[in-house]
Amino acid sequence: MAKTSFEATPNNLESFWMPFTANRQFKSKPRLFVGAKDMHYTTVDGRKVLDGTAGLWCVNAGHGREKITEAVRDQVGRMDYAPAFQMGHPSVFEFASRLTNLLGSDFDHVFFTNSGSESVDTALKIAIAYHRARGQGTRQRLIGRERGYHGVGFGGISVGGIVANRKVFGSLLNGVDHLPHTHDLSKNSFSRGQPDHGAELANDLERVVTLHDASNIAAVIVEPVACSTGVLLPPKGYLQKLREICTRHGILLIFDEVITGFGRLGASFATEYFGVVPDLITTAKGITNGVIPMGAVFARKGIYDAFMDAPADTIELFHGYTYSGHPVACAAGLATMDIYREEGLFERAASLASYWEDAIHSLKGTRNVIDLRNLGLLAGIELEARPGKPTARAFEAFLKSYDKNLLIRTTGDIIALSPPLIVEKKHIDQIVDTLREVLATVD
Ligand code: PXG
Ligand code: PLP
Repeated sequence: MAKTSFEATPNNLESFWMPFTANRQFKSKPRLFVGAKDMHYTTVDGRKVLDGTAGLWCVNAGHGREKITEAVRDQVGRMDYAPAFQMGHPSVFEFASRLTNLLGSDFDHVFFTNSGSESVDTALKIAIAYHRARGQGTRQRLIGRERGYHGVGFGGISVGGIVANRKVFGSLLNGVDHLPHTHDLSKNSFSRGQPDHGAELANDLERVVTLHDASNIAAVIVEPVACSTGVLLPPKGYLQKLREICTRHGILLIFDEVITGFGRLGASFATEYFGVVPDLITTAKGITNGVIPMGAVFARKGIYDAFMDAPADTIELFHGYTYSGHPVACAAGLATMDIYREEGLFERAASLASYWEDAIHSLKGTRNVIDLRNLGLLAGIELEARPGKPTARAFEAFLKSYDKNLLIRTTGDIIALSPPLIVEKKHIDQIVDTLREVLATVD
């Protein structure tokens, strides 16, 4: 076993209450990473594990990127922190301009947060305050979607639709409705790219509008591709329909691009990939390559302006975080944008997408696989649940893959894959070959 600094420290696993983890199961047989470079993690026992998930969907440029490390080191040395309210520092303005340039002409302002959950809360609050600023203060209702994941704040779980993330947390926000999810294996199983059937599910929004009247509805929030719940792809035409209905009723459309942002689909953002322009976009994760926590909300032209009617010495939006636009996060983000551009990583993702699609769909016929789906450098592999034991089959595949030096992510009985965008064909082959071997041994 390789010696690491970790082993030299007292090793009591008890105190840390781990997030979204079976704590007792994990602590009885821990899985620890101590290093990461490019496409691989190093385990505490010295194994190299291929990263099939870009960490938690965030390390889009691969691990241990020297340029980002240098930028962070340099910024911490020059100025560790600057107050975020009523004070500024140059790189937060520079980063905001870079990001709005990346998004193109529709979006002209960025609000910084520290995570996807905070971005979602921020976007929901901006949506409600925006309508009020324009004299439509009755527009307060929020509409999410079944199976949606929008982080873990009270706003996010209220509009989210993952039952386990909601059911033990009380009454949540009031005034929330949910559209139906779009996952229909009876019609769309084994689709390559976007499924053909289900655009009409967007029409459910008309039902909600009829029920409450548009004058009471502030915003609809959806993930353009619902990743966390198992990579559910939007049916062809669905997002366009949602946009059209929102526009017709004056409802803001929020795309939660925490995962789809920064190249995952082979375009800068899902809005570019699908050619559908929402009013607000929430992001996080890939904004700093996961190196320093950060999130951001992009506002479409006109939204910021709606807040600017009061006299110039009034605070326009009573909202913000101690670490909004943290200088070290901005330094990491700027270096990350340099890497994305210099290495053409979004284009790289686009050019690998068809190889990825073929590789994933080569798993058709593998034991217990009831669906394979893909878009950009995303894939979902859905397994039939073990009778009476949901999630057990996929979790066994996760443990066995880890033993075979591959990191995957599972949600329910779905395996989700989202490798760093620097992935090479040989890594794609390794991911698929390992899964083929593993799944053959999972009852
Ligand atoms: N919105 C979306 C669409 C997300 O995917 C969040 C908001 C929340 O971001 P933060 O930074 O607060 O975690 C996310 C995050 C998984 C997994 O297992 C997914 C996420 C986070 C951690 C694990 O699929 N998505
Ligand atoms: N709780 C207390 C007692 C605080 O003083 C603050 C910030 O000043 C917060 C919560 C919010 O923390 P943050 O701005 O990091 O979200």
